Amino acid sequence: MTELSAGRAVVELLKLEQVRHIFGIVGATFLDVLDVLYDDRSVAYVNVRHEQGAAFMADGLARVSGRPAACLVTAGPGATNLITGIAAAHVAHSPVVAIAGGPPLGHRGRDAFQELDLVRMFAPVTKLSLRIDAPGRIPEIFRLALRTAMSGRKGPVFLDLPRDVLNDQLVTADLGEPATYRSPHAPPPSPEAVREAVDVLRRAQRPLMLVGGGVTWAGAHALAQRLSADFGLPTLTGYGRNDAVPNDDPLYVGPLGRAGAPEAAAACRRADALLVVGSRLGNFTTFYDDRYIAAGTRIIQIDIDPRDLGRVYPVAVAIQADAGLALAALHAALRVAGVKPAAEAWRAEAAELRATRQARLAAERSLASLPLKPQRVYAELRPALPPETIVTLDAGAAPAYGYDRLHFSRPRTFLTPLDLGGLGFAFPEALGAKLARPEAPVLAIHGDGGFLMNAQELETAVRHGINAVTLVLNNNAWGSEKAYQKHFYAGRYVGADLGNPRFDRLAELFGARGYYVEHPDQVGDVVRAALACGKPAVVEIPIDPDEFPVPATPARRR
Ligand SMILES: Cc1ncc(C[n+]2csc(CCOP(=O)(O)OP(=O)(O)O)c2C)c(N)n1
Ligand SMILES: [Mg+2]
Repeated sequence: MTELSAGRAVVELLKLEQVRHIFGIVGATFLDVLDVLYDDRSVAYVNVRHEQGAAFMADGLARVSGRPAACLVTAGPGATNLITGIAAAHVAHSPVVAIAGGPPLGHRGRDAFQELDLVRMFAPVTKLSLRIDAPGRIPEIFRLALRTAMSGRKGPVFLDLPRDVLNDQLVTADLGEPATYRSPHAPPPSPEAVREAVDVLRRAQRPLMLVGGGVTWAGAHALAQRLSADFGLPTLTGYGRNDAVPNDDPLYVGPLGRAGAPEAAAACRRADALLVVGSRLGNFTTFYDDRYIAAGTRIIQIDIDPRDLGRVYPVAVAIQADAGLALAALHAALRVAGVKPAAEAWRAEAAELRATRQARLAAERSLASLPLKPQRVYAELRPALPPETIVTLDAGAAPAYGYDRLHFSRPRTFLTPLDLGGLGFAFPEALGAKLARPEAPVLAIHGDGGFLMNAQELETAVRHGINAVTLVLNNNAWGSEKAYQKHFYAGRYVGADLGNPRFDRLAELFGARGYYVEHPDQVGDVVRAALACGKPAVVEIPIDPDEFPVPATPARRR
């Protein structure tokens, strides 16, 4: 046990979890924490320009590092500004610890300055939302928060830390390593469930594996690939989870779901058994109907969270376990049972679908119209991005073309808003990702609308030297929604069009680098130059304002 200031206890407890950055905007309620950082430079306070940016940055950092990431903001509006970013972490199962310095305990219940019931506001988007009522409980509650964030299916937590519980307080803290307050071991699968899964796979004519974020969080990228290789299982990825297996694998067909590959959808419709690993079969992966998953498909579902087992699609076998341990156990059991790789004809069918997809994407390289089609931009980007590049994708129509068109070969390199679909996500997420892996090239892909939601963080990027590159695909519209009005309301546009500054010039005003690209053959060179320029950079590409995909879900009954 050590006696130390409450502010130092907060810092030391976070440091035990390898936290090296705390994101937020300075506030009078938590200065005892910041004061510790004056001398202790092992943790940086990343002082942002809007708390939403802080939450997205923390989420990006946690998704790329797999470790907890922290936000520390002031009471009331400082905390409410975090909520969208914390919702992004909630949807992605990302262990973000959000801390708000609150008004003093003695003023609670008086509608005091910046007093809000933050604990209730954060409860629906976190795994745990608590107020700390006594300095002596800071260490215990922080450990509870960290254990909750990092155990089982990970996720964000929220702590309200009143200023009089923190400032000028001394606490006695046990500063034991994380293994003293949370289990370092993930839960293994039931051997019985694994035997049942072997049985289903042995009988299957056309087995298919669908992998999701659970594979990434479990670090089971290689295990998934090995199972697929050894048992001839064609593989798909869930919505926004393209980095869960290496995309150059010959058995990888493509991404399923909204804006995904039609070839992946075709493979899924043909499968008679589906091995679902770490995917909750969410809205934009499946649409909850039979357009991809045919009725009668035998589903083996592996998930660490029992809540999502058999939630929408009835399962033949439910395996509640860590994805990595389940994949390893299943591999061993299939070997012992002598199960043969999937039939040659089925693997050939999958290989053909894979080849069709690759050819379809390659053909887009000849789209020559100007302003550029977004499809052509992606065709130029693919060869320009080194395999270790981390890409963050915003919501919006032009970014959405990336779901099918970008290729990934390393884990934790693709960050998307998933089923939250929040605009303004990609740029601040990219900054968090870059802090997690400074040696990796990081590219954010935005539409014009989404980029201006958090473009103020250019100043943060310049001040902290966070050299991510942002691509702005500019159609001067809220294009994704304009597409609905085009296809379902006969082009009667209301609230759909935008005016914009030149984004390259905007970047230069902030002290970042700006590039403007109009010709397809410049895209690769400019993106390479931007990634190497040693500054945060913005690349604006005007794109065809009439290029709107038909939305997957109708806006109205027809
Ligand atoms: C925070 C938020 N507000 C509104 C929406 C609804 N929305 C989804 S996409 C979109 C348009 C995006 O425009 P832009 O970023 O320019 O990309 P584009 O679709 O034009 O390529 C809107 C308004 C949303 N998803 N998130
Ligand atoms: Mg737009």
